Amino acid sequence: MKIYVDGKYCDEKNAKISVFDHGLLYGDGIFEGIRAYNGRVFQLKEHIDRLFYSAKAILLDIPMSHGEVMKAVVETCRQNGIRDGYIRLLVTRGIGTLGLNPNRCKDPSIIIIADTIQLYAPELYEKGMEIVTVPTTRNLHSALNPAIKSLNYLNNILAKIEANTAGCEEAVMLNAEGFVSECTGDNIFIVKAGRVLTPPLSAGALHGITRGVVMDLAREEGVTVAEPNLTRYDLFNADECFLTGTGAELIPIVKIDGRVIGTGRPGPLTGKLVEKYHALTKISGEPIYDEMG
Ligand code: PXG
Repeated sequence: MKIYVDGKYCDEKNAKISVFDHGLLYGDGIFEGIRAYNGRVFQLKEHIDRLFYSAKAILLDIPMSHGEVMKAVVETCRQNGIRDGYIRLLVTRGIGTLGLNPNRCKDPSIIIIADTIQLYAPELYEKGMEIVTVPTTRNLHSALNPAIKSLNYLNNILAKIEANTAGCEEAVMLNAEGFVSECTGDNIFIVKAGRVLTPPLSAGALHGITRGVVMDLAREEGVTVAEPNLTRYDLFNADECFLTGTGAELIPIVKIDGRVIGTGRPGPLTGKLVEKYHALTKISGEPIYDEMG
């Protein structure tokens, strides 16, 4: 595997960062998780835009333009012969001194890994997954805004551990007010009385790229989409529930905190959206190889 590190392609074993990189020392940096399907990078511009928004929020100057970062992502896929895969793009604050002052870090580091990912077992996509609400609440906007896709994912990891302890693979996170926010690496949706509902970004959810795509696909089907505050009660009494994320794609949820959702099987609108999502991933995106251009 060839890894992009600051403009060079390194073998996996030589792709290293310094122990003085503040990305490691303090989680000071940002990232994106992107997918390639059928020789194209899906929603590339949207991911790179979000990367630059995260950078802006943490006062990190990415020493490349949007277009240059997009080209580097596509080239990293090409170098690795990727047609279907997962791209992890990181920008760290770079090498500094001990002490958290980011001003001591001269140059951010940009790393791009193009590999594969399988978050959940294939059978969970067929049968649906069970999730639980966990005690760890989502970060406050006023503390570490969940809109920033930062290298500090401990809030999410703590919630993931709590889900695992409860025998589940994913956690529902509430915000400090008790409203549903999102899962540790996915946005959450319900279907109620024919409408598609997902928590507003102000509830502490990441501005998920898959979330946006699925909202568009639902509207295309003539379905009303809304973003009200949701409580656990709303989840329990939903007709259908599913999660969205670049890694997870769309995964049906059939049980939450021991309550069976809907019929206990993946719902019909969820199925329709899964189908439309996969159809879209096959035909859209930034071409990696010339013959597709
Ligand atoms: N919320 C959080 C906290 C996330 O980290 C999403 C929602 C979904 O956003 P997108 O833009 O992907 O639709 C994410 C994304 C992993 C992994 O390695 C995590 C994500 C994406 C890909 C892989 O666990 N999280």
